[in-house]
Amino acid sequence: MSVRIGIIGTGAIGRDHARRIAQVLAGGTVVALADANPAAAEAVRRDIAPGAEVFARGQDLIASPSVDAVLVTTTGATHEPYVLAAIAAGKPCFCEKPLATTATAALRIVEAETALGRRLVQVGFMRRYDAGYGALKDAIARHTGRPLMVHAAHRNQSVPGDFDTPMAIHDTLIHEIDVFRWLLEDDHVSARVLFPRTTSRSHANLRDPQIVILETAKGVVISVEVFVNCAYGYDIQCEVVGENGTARLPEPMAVQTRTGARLQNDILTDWKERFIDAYDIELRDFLQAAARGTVAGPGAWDGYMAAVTADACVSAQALAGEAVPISTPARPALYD
Ligand code: NAD
Ligand code: ISE
Repeated sequence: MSVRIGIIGTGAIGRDHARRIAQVLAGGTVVALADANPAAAEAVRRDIAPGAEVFARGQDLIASPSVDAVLVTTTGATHEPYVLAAIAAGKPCFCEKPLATTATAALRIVEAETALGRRLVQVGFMRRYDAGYGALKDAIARHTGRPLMVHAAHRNQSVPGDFDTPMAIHDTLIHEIDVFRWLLEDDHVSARVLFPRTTSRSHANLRDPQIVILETAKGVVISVEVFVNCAYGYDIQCEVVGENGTARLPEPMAVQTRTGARLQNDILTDWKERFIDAYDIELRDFLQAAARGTVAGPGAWDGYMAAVTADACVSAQALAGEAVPISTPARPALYD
């Protein structure tokens, strides 16, 4: 059976997910597209999914009887109404991260899914599907002993001009927020943010870089540098320090060359290539579960928990290094 997929939001990642469903993965067909910019949807129809219907409104796409499951790949602050509509329609929904840009909005999604009593939302936390993070989790279990500290960095070569200081949390750091919960099997209990000197490549609305310090319920202290205009490439670093030793996220495969008295290798420049296999696997998981009318992988609860921590980090941005406490809400049985 091929799951009939509708995609709302056909910008950078919506287009890339359309490509992988149409050209890489088995089990799905892109039958419907919608975007606030109709030309973007039309371009994906023309280039990738010639048989798809272009809808003027995302809500009409969700309601269409020819759509079995939905991808929400619009900008973060616009996800909520589409995800709620997919839940109301009883259709599996893959929502790109962040589930929502505030915990209040993410909670409304959790409440809608809980009221329905059936899991229908997968969140695009693709790092959980990345082979490198998988190996790191395994190394924590087998080699490092109890984790004590994590040192990490999330560096983008550059970001669009409308990217601001809170987005460095709910659009960028959100990946680390989720992957640390998964990696350490632990919850965040406090957040602090420090601002080093700002890069001259930034602008008035974006303080860049930032250093976020998270503390977990088990007492692990995590320091993460978020630097979204680092200029030199797309670079994701993560080192776990445990009682018996350390474990470091592997670098992406790259050929080393020795020429002209230099030892070199290329560094990737964007997320599309860095996590290409993880995106493929997360969407394969979605298609397989959607064929059964459900979802697998990181869900609305994970999206909500990440949003709770992100809210605390955004509050901490205004507090010059002061810690903001993070409470862990009780988890509904649906997510056990
Ligand atoms: P983008 O700006 O390239 O594309 C967003 C698209 O959504 C645009 O075409 C825009 O016209 C459309 N849009 C905006 N509001 C809309 C609305 N209310 N209704 C319909 N269409 C609307 O952004 P992007 O980089 O593709 O990011 C999209 C989402 O994917 C974001 O949530 C982002 O955080 C996430 N993302 C995730 C990853 C990852 O690594 N998992 C990477 C990139 C983006
Ligand atoms: C983007 O939306 C992503 O999710 C990328 O993985 C991340 O590196 C980038 O900072 C975000 O803007």
